[in-house]
Amino acid sequence: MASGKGAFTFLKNADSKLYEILMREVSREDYTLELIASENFVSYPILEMAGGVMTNKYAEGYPGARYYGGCEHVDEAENLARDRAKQLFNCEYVNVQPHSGSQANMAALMTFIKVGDTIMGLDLAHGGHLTHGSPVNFSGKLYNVVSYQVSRETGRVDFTEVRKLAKEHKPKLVICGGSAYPRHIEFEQFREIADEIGAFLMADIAHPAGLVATGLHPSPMPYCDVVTTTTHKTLRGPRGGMIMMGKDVENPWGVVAPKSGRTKMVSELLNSTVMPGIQGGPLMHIIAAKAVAFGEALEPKFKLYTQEVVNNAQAMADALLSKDYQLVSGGTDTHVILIDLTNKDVTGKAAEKALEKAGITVNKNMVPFDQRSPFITSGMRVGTPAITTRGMGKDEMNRIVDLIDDVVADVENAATIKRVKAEVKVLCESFPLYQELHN
Ligand code: DSN
Repeated sequence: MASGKGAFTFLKNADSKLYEILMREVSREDYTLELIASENFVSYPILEMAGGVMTNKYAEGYPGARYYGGCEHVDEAENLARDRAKQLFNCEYVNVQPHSGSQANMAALMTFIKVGDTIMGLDLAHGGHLTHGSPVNFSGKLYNVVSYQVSRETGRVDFTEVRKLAKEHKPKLVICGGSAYPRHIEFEQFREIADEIGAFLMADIAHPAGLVATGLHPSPMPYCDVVTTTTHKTLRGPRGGMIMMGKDVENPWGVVAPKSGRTKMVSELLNSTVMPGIQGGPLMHIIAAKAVAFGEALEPKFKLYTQEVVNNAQAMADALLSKDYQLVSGGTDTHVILIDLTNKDVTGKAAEKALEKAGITVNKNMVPFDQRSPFITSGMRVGTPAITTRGMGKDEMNRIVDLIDDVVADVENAATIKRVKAEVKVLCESFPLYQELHN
């Protein structure tokens, strides 16, 4: 993202301190290999919309029913975001207002269950997410949590355990999906278990959303009561959240409209949980940027991109395996690879730090049955969405694994780190970002 002559000149003149901070981030993104599985680079049109004048607009409410005047154009943008998302995910209901995935999850939980009810989600250390019941998160504080884990042998969700826990604890709602689960989410098997105990099923597809949208990952819509996602990972949109339902139905809790006595639809309850329940004014610039992203994701070339994301992850997994890295579940079906570094005699923390110095950004990550704390960890998570957006392919995946291996083999070796950093810079220069800013 080299800045051309005209780029950011107003900011430069108005606030040189922030301009310089921005330029340092521009340069970091330009010259580092972004392997954080949850990150990506949005297109320049999305950047324009996200940085545009809709940031000025208050629009509490929903299109056609706002608490503020002057919403005619943000209404158009939000309607377009909703319509495009419905088409993309083949679903009847979408709410594009959640500011983040966590807020989407909070709204879904607060709509479907009551404080104090039991939920069941994937253990954070086994690939789950904070909002799936971690004790340090609202989900662990407001609900009674039962966590399921992956199998020690396969690294995949252990459905024998899920069924056993479900029957024993009778959760009102089961959450499937996670942040570090390299395999397809098994929606159908979760549905069977949820049906056996009469529980709601919620899918969090924040990670594979782009793959779901293009048919490279099964769709949760036929199986789940509610589906949440973020919009900025494999979906390659602006940072934000979203809630969906394959089918909208009358609410099963007997909530009626005050005047007519009509039974409300679940969509109405979800909408009011988001606003006014947990959020106020929606971020209209981000909602409009989501609409741009969904438009891009509906184009045939987005499917080619997501296919390449998966191909690259598989190439990277193969290259890692050939260098004796242990991968949780033995590989990946998606964009995520979870590496257990135990046999490499290095912690996730040390590997992350050394790789960062070498210009390769990853995150340390717990592995299932980890003996180390979340601040140290025995593993690291890598992913291919961002480097694939830069246009990198199989040759680069092999090269990147060589570079990772050079650093991880000797995390204290400053000379190796320096050499790798120089090679990373050359690689990044061959796959430039944001050419729009070069002119
Ligand atoms: N922290 C995000 C991730 O990296 O997967 C999820 O919230």
